[in-house]
Order: sequence, then structure tokens, then C-alpha cells
Amino acid sequence: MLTCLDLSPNEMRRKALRIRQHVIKMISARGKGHTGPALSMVEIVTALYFGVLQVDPENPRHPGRDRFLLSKGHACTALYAALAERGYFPVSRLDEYYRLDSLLGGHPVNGLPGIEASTGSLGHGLPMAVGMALSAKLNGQDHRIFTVLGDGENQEGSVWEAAMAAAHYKTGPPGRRDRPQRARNRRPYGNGHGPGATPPEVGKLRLGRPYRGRTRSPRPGADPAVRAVCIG
Ligand SMILES: Cc1ncc(C[n+]2csc(CCOP(=O)(O)OP(=O)(O)O)c2C)c(N)n1
Ligand SMILES: [Mg+2]
Repeated sequence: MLTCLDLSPNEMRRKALRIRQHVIKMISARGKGHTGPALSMVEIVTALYFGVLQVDPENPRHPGRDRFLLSKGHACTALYAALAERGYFPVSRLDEYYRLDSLLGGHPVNGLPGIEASTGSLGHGLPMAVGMALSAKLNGQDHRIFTVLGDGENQEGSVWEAAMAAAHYKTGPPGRRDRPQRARNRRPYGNGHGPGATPPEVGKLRLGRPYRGRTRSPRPGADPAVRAVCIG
């Protein structure tokens, strides 16, 4: 079943601390990994997996799930730790990090539960996210797609091409009045910040304006637009 958790700020802080501990343990045990890039996004993945994303760790490919793509794949240890803490796989599996034949490699790869795409070659996360948003829009699906990029990565031309494509094809969230009741009732962001509020840790760039269904009629009752959000 798809669920969006709603941890209290204190629980959220404790969860972020555990994720940080996993990151340090994984990298120090293997002597390999990008400590700073992982630690710098711990709050972001904690907010996403424990207060924003609607997912089903027991059915990671649930068609209605929100998607998360880690574009700066070298920060994967924070993502592995968040996925383990959210229940996609046992926390003990984090010991596999950087072992030969393990799916917990130096960059995220397809096959590990919760990983939406292999990433690490910088500049690909946002283009993939925009493609997923367009696909969802054409299929009348209402899930959201989030991606985290590095500031340096934003110099890649493909990032800007994706941003322009998102604006052109209008992959942004629908305006409040355009949203059907089901989407309005869904908590966009939890933790008592109030409907529509954004946790202070999560900066966001909304791409595109509301889609008004001109290119193809969405499925009746579906929220036709998708949020492609870039957090840097
Ligand atoms: C296309 C591509 N070029 C170069 C690299 C090598 N590389 C890995 S991390 C990195 C720096 C990324 O900096 P930034 O995007 O700011 O992320 P941060 O490490 O600061 O989180 C580079 C150049 C890569 N992974 N992909
Ligand atoms: Mg950077």
C-alpha cells in the first residue's frame, strides 16, 4: 500500500542522525565513497522518505508511487541508508556497500529496491525526471517525481535542456483550482507545516506551468499534471 509517513520534527532529526551514522560507517568500513556529498543531502532524503514521498517499500514498483532520482549518484550512501531505514531492504544489507557483486555500489544501479534508475554520470537525473513526468502526463497518472542535483552538476548542458523541455511541455504541478479533490486532500508535505508548506530543508524549483490537458485528454478523475522538482 502506498503511504506517506509523517514523522514529528524530533523523530525526523533522529532518523537523519541514523542515516548520517550509516553513511559514516559504510564509507569508513570500505575506505571508499563521497562523504561530503552524501552528508550534505541527509536532511533532504530524510524529509523526502519520511515526510513527502508516497511509496510502498514492499512493492517498490507500485505504478502509483512517487519517484526519486539521485542525479548526483556519487552521494549514494545517503540514499542507501534512507532506503534501508524506510524498509526497502534490511539495514544489515548496508554492510554489502562497495563489495564485489553487490547492488550497493559506488553509484546507484537498477535492481536495488527503491532505485529508479542507474545514475552517477552527472547531468542525467533531471532529463530522466522530465521524461518520467511527460510519460506520466500522457498516461494520466498523478504521481510526483523528485530529483537531487549537485550545484556543479548544474553546469551540464543537459540539465538546462531538461529544464527548458519541462517548461515547454508544462510538466509542473497543477494550479490549486485545477486539482481534483483526491490530490487536494493529499498532504503535499507532512510534519505539521500545513498543506502546501515546504519544509525549510527542501528548496525547490518548480518546472513549468499547470498542464491544462490540451495535447491529450487525461484519464477521467486523474490529476493530469506531475511535479518535476529539482532540489539542489
Ligand atoms: C558527466 C560526469 N563528469 C564528471 C564526473 C565526475 N564527478 C563526480 S562527482 C563530481 C563533482 C560534482 O560536484 P557537484 O555536482 O557540485 O556535487 P557535490 O559533490 O558537491 O554534491 C564530478 C566532476 C561524473 N560523475 N560525471
Ligand atoms: Mg557541489
